[in-house]
Amino acid sequence: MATKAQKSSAKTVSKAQIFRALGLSARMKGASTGGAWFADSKDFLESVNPTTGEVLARIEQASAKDYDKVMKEAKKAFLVWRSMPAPRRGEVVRQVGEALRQKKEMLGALVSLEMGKIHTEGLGEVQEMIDICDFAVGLSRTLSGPTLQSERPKHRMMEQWHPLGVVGVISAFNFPVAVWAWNTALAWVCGDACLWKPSSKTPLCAIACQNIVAEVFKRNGLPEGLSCVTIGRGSTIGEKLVNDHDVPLISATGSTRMGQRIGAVVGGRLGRAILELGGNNAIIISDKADLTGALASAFFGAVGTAGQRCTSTRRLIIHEKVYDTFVKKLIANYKRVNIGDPLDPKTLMGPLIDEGAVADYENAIKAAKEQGGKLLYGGKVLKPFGAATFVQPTIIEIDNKAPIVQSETFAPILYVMKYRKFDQALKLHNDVPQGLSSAVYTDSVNEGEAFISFLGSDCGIANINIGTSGAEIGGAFGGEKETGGGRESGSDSWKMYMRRQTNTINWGGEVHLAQGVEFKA
Ligand code: UN1
Repeated sequence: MATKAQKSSAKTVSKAQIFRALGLSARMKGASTGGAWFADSKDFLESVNPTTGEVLARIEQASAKDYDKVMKEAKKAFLVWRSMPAPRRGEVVRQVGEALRQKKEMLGALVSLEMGKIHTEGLGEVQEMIDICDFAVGLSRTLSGPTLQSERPKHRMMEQWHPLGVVGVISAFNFPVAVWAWNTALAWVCGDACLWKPSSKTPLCAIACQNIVAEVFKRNGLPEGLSCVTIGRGSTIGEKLVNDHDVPLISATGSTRMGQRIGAVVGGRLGRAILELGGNNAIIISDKADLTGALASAFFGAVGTAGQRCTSTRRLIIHEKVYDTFVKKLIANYKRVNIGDPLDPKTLMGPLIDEGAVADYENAIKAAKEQGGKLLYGGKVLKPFGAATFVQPTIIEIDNKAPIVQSETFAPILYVMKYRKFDQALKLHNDVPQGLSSAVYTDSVNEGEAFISFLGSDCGIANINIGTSGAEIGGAFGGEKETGGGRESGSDSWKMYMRRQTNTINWGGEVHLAQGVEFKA
């Protein structure tokens, strides 16, 4: 847990310092099993600083052949790793957490440099990695199944959880380090080897993480292959990974479209998938709410990370009695948002990831207007440093039924709408195809309880008097409907990374058949 607020001190941190501290250079290769990086595709990927458009580095991507080499090592390493007692694996993950603590400042700065979130959020992301390592260390001593009552005399039943194999992790640009850690920290204590295909928009974050972790595995005398990375195209590496029968579990974070493809392929080979896809997260703001709290949460939820979290607040469903006051206050906050360099401590909102994201932002606003929406604030593309990747956070008044409101745009666009009766608010709330995160602001016990009841929010995450984004690692993270149904991170999500075995043990010597069946010659 972070013990104090993450104050940014990164103004003085230069790209050169970040690169030096994290073992990065201008030209690198995209495949690793933990030793020297390699690749032979001659197909180069550019890592681009979204703030300036500057090319940060060129990475030779992993080829299909490189993938095979990586997989071979991962499978071998799994056999060694699964034989180690889980608490010993936990000790290695504890050291990974320590190594991340050492590099927190620099890794957090790299996240800002390559992805564009502001430094306090970059640091927060690394903190999430540290927290999940701590969580996994405890877990390594408590991975457990129940003992069950047998119907047969002198018999005992129990469940065991065994390591699964090589786990494939596909992550998105918006959480370029934390989501990988949620998966790997758990998978490692569960006894699995991990192969990571990071987003092609944030390869440096992946290289830096791998450098940190590989050092720890090496120091512990462990074989290469427990932590693997393949930076490469979806059409080569991604397809190989999801089709690979030697990968029993794929954990993927990204768009619903991507998830549908992965779900179909992995399902087709009867593999296991954890899918964490799009959200369309709303806050209901009741007339019985503390509006100051609601304002802070809506503001962070919608503007934080420039609206590029899966959990970003995309809709506000506001009681008609407080609607005008609330929206006015929100606009006043929006006007004060400092937009600029994410590494400048005064900045509250950095750039979008690339110009494609800006095009999505512009298209969504255009569509919203055509579909009856009224622009209340924002709507403009800004170019503080030349690159057309900055936008104004935007508020649009619109009907929930408008097609644009029904789909997720990964940008800081907030749709606001009114309600009169709480039941109507709940209906509007659930009337979207996605189901990740949700919140209600109310001081009414009845409204709060209704919201988290079976009659209320249909999302995987439902909060009272806190916002939709910024979930803690201790809870299971994920959502329903088009969000994909997967759960990662805390609670009992670890079960997805292991295989369950039911055991029945006869300690009485006599054979008894279940269900009273008699079978004697
Ligand atoms: C994501 O956007 O994919 O709850 C993950 C949050 C973060 C994780 C978001 N802890 O906003």
